[in-house]
Amino acid sequence: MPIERILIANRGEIALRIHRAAHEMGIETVAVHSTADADAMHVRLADHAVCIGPPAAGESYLNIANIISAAEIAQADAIHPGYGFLSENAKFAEIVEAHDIAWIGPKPEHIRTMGDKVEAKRTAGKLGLPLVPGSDGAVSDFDEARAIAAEIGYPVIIKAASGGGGRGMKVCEAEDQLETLMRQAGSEAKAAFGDATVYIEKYLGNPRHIEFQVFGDGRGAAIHLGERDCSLQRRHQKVLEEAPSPVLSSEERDRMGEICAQAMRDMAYRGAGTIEFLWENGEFYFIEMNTRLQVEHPVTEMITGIDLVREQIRIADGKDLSCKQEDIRFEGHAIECRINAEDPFTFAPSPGQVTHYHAAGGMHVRVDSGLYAGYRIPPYYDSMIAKLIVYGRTRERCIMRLRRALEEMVVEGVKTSIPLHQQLLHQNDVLSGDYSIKWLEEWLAGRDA
Ligand code: MV4
Repeated sequence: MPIERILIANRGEIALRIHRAAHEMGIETVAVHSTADADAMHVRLADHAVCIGPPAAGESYLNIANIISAAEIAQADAIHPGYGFLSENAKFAEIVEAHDIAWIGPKPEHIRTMGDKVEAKRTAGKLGLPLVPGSDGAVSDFDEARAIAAEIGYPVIIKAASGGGGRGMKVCEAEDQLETLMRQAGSEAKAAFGDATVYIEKYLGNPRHIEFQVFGDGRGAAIHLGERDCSLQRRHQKVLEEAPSPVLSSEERDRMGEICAQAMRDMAYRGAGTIEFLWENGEFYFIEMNTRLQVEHPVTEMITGIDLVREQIRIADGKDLSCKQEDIRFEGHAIECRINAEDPFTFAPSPGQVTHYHAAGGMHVRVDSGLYAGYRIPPYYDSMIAKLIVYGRTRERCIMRLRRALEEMVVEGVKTSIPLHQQLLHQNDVLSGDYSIKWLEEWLAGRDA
């Protein structure tokens, strides 16, 4: 039976994004929501809605039993997890499939493998992806750690196997700190993730974060949709993303993209995935793979014309990929600004009622948001309230259009990061594309001084 009714196990703009793709395919949607989200736009738009618990995410959007019950009650035949929450929970994916509900995501075994950063790196290496030099797997023995660090050279970085997203990392400049930092990294990882396993890598001083979008049909066909440059980050939160990366030639994109797609063919990967690399001096180094749709997926949609959520649903429905690699063209440039309800100087969250709202519009301007005038932004969840995504035939024209669109956006009643984006889009290094993962925090430190 084809998919007829999707339960969207998420909230906010991504729940709307999934609803829109489903409705364009003639598929009904079921929203789930906490008591704090009863008035949210994702609930209003969906065909059906089920309350799954109190405001705390642990009791609602992360409550597996309640979400499965909601799917049964509403007779959903598929679940899309969005990003965050349960999207990379292999156990949840297994439970969904055990209930004969289609899981709109990768195979549970692949979610599990990539969730363990040591396993992910080992798998990536076997599949031919270039790795950061470092330990071959977990390191527990200090003599072994010293030998590896001496071989690759200092500085090195100690990472938690269960970490990811930057949590549980320690940079070590010299051998006399190695044992102390390893113990610290291990005990912090144990406290945060219940797993003290750590591994060691060469520390790259000034890289860019470049990630490739991939898609597989689960039967050995796979494609890549180019890269996104997500180097502008603050405390591991992306602020602005763009596609293509300002530093890649089309030859480098084709070459690296093909390596990624071939890796996905070899593992018979299913659904959407993102392969993250650090890029320094023209070289790529695999760091992690995300087995979900990402926040920044619209910039890829803008330059390829491919609806990634539609593609995810098609694949979960057992269909083939809608296009072959040779049919995919990368045209023009797209940039996404993440708009958060937060103070643009202190970054303190700013929940509360939105008194006035006006979304930017016009040619090549997309706003993904659940905002409306009168909406109360609850204090319990992520502060991202809108994504402004703009396309241009060239990067320069994209930036000019983005500045114009930011001028048009009105969000009153709460503080937002719109002024931060307006400032950023006048910085020479941003205009020239000359930035690394350190640029934003250094610029913010200088701006405050
Ligand atoms: C690194 C690194 C430098 N060298 N690994 C941070 C998040 C996690 N995904 C990996 N991270 C890093 N790994 C080596 N060998 C620097 C970072 C890093 C970073 C990476 C991507 C985007 C922003 C970042 C900010 C600080 C550190």
